[in-house]
Amino acid sequence: MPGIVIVGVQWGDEGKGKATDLLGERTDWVVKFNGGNNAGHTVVIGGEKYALHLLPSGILSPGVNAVIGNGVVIDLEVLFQELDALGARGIDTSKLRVSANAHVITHYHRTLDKVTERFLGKRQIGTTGRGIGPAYADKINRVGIRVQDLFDESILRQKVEAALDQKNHLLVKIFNRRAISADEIVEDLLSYADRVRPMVCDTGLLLNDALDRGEVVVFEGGQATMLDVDHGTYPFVTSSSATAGGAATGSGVGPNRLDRIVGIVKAYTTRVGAGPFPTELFDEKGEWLRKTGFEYGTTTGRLRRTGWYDAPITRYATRVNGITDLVMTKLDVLTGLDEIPVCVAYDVDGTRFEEVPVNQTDFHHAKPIYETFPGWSEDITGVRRFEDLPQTAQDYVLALEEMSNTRISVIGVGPARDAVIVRH
Ligand code: 2SA
Ligand code: GDP
Ligand code: MG
Repeated sequence: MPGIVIVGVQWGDEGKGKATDLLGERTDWVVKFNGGNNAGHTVVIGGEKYALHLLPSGILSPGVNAVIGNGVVIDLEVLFQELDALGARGIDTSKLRVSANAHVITHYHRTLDKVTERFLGKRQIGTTGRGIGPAYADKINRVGIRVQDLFDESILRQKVEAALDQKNHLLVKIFNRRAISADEIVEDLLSYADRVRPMVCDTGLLLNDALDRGEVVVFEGGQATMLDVDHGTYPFVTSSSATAGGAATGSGVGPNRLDRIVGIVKAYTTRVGAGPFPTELFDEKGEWLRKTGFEYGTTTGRLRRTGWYDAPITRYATRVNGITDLVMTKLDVLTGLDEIPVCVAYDVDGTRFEEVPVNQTDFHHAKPIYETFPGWSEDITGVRRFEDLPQTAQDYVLALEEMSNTRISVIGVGPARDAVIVRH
């Protein structure tokens, strides 16, 4: 199976980093295809914890070639901070390759992200404040700066000036901020040029050649289906294509090279930032899930909102991504609950919806219709075979599998690399 895509099913933080790392032993290449340093993957290897924001998690596996694809927006300062931090811990990052077509996040993107959020007041998206949205807006608006622009100072200057024309007007006239000079941006970007140059290439060509040789390429998605700019809970989404289609556009390989689409789904649900979340809990059960599951943002440390499993969302993600296998993480977190509610459909102003409503207002009004499953109290973190799980835990997984229309191939029972049950 040479081309494997990993995508988040819900609103992110399902454990994609761990899934990618797990595949690492059988992988030749790992590609990040969307997002930037808004991603946050926590991977635990041999008791050591690694938190990655921009780099793909596959970089932690020796021998794996890591790639930052054209669909990513790169904050160069963060890139080198992460590389230095991993280097200091003995991780070899010399194989990293960066797409010449990836866009860069500059000082003005970060500033605009923060001031726009403040300006929105109660209508805030709750972004990570890393400049992601403004950098993608510039890309679509054709005033973005690409990595390759760093190697031609006069072109870089022209492009930065063009980008700043509109932004300074906004910053000064609307947001009451100081104007940003092209000089300071150009100088900052050029300071990274020499260091990034050896990593930069046509990563699409590199990946297609690797696939032609039969090598295994893992496409590691950031964020998740419900945060995808097209398929998520717009406008409460990130600004990139976080679904499987983004793996092709964000890396430069054809969709027919994506052989397996693996959806990562938590045994319950979390969300960071604003936007609808039908199964959200506001009581002590929600607080219990947050504490037990350690649900705090990897990048910003923000509290994650918590709630029960939502089966229509998994069915939706299965359709939108073409998911072939599910990895269900954090089953261990549910240990100790007497009963576990699962959302099987929604009540929208008195009408039953079996599927995620297409209309935004309907989704905001959606109330979960629950089916309740008996829980278990045995510690399952040491279990490695499905048959060894308590019967009620097996029944829970099998019921979710049926509701999701996709097989659950792997089950996570703890944060460690080996805390998994492999079924298929
Ligand atoms: P942005 O910054 O423009 O991408 O924010 C837009 C929305 O996307 C959400 N978003 C995320 N949700 C969950 N996890 C993310 N990554 C970090 C993590 C988050 C953190 O893994 O923990 O540390 O806070 C992530 N990145 C973006 C965001 O909350 C907005 O709702
Ligand atoms: P990502 O953004 O999808 O890569 O996920 P994050 O790394 O942001 O959040 C997932 C968190 O869950 C991390 O702290 C992981 O170490 C942890 N994790 C992953 N799988 C499991 C699991 O099966 N059980 C438990 N208890 N923790 C897990
Ligand atoms: Mg995360």
